[in-house]
Amino acid sequence: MRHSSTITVAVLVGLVAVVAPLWISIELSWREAIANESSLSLSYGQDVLRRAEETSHQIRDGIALINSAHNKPCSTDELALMRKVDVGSSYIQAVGRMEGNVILCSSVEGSSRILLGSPTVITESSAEERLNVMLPLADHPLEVFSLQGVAFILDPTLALDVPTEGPDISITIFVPSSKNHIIFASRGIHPHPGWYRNITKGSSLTFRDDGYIVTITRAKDIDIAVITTAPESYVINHVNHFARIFIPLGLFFAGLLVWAVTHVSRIRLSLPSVLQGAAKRKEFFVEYQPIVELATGRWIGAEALVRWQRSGRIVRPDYFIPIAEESGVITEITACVIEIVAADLPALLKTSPDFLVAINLSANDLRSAKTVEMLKCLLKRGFIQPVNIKVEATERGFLQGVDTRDILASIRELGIEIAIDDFGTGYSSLSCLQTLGLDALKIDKSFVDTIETDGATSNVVSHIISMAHSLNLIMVAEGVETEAQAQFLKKGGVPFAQGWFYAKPMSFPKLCEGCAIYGVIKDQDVSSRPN
Ligand code: G
Ligand code: G
Ligand code: MN
Repeated sequence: MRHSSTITVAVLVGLVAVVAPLWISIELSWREAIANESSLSLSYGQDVLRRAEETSHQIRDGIALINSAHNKPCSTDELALMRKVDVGSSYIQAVGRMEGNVILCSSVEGSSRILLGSPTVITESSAEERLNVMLPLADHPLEVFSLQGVAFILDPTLALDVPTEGPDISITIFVPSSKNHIIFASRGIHPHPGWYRNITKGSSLTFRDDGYIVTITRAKDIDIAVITTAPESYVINHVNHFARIFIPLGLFFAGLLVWAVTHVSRIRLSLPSVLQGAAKRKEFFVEYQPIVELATGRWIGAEALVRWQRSGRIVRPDYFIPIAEESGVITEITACVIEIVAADLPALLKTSPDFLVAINLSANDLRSAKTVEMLKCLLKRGFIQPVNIKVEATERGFLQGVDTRDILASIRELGIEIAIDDFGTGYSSLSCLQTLGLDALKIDKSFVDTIETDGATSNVVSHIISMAHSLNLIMVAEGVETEAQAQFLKKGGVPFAQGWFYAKPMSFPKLCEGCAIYGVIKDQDVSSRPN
């Protein structure tokens, strides 16, 4: 990624880091507030239903008590029982004896016959309900519920008398089974026709409509349901409450994320200059991973792998190579590697004159004539011949521009062979491979890993091998970790391999020690190799 695009990404990520936590905190505050208001509304509805259910139990118990006594209707004994039921229940205003549309007598002292109109509703259990009845001595309409000859005078407004958070909470008690939703009692606004949703007994439902939070709750055992509505402005009150918790949290996380983004982008933006400094201060060093001849187990060469020692810690190339490539600092790193190889190699060539070192080149190196110059200088160092040096470049490196072709040709003119690295992980075409004039192909570790597995790409290795044969390319398998992989590759005609099965990357002195043992002997039992 280039500098300018790194800055653009950092700015975008920074913006998201500010906006996202704040947006999330506002959204959370709003959701919590709605949930809170909904559960309050639900609790009002449940409170009303609890009262209605309690009244229903008192009525059932009252009927059983009065009728099981088998007193003469309106006798002194029956009136006494009626008073007992009346006094013992909180929601029943009076109890009377009913015949047709007439209350014959009641628990009210000195009451006489009261003629009522016909019932408003007759329920499934044959109970009659008369709503909005103006009775003598009462100052507002009441409800008369009668069953099995016993009448109960109820005040539905008592059921509505639940304490709420504000005056704008509306409550409506209605008969859910009735076609036109007969209302028993209502306080505040009347529900919209669309709010009478059909829900199962004992359940509840909350929704938002027309600026209200609407909750509908239906009783389990009796034919009653309650609609509670709260204006959405009430939600705003709760939002403020939750916002006081969530927004500071959002601000905190926004701050934290912005700090992280600036921190990371500062590191990323400054890393190229840090790498440049590291190249000057000679903080890079090289480890060598032996390249082994599969048939004999002989160490015929090694790949030079750059390492960075930064304040006492070793930084892996996977971390800094991509950034070095983006910023172009890689050419300076390559120069360091070539210089180190030039200094190391002669000592080894004294004893192993055929030993070769493979040097990795990046796309930038393949576009710079300086690379050819550096390699030329390398060949002037004592004992170093073109056969002692090999260069490796990834598919990506080869494909970036036509100008790489000239550099590649110049390198080959020096007598240095060229290998394609990480083969199969890029997107080079076969025609490309043919025209580039390559000498060797490195089979990527990811394919070697699939050997002897039943993964989808497990037979790709065989195809790569046969392709390399037909293109006359020398093969080096990378990342060989097991005996089975080594045997498979050997059988397939792959002449060389690298990998932990043979040796991990090591310092130059260790390489020299290893070469003294494994560099000369033939037909070595490879399984006895150290790591
Ligand atoms: O062995 P290791 O984990 O160190 O290598 C990680 C990656 O870094 C490999 O893909 C390897 O090709 C790359 N690499 C190692 N050394 C160099 C180098 O000197 N130059 C370039 N361009 N890449 C290197
Ligand atoms: O440049 P190249 O991609 O060839 O670098 C090889 C990389 O693979 C280096 O990082 C090296 O340390 C690593 N490597 C080499 N052999 C093995 C191996 O057998 N197993 C694993 N896991 N990594 C290996
Ligand atoms: Mn390599």
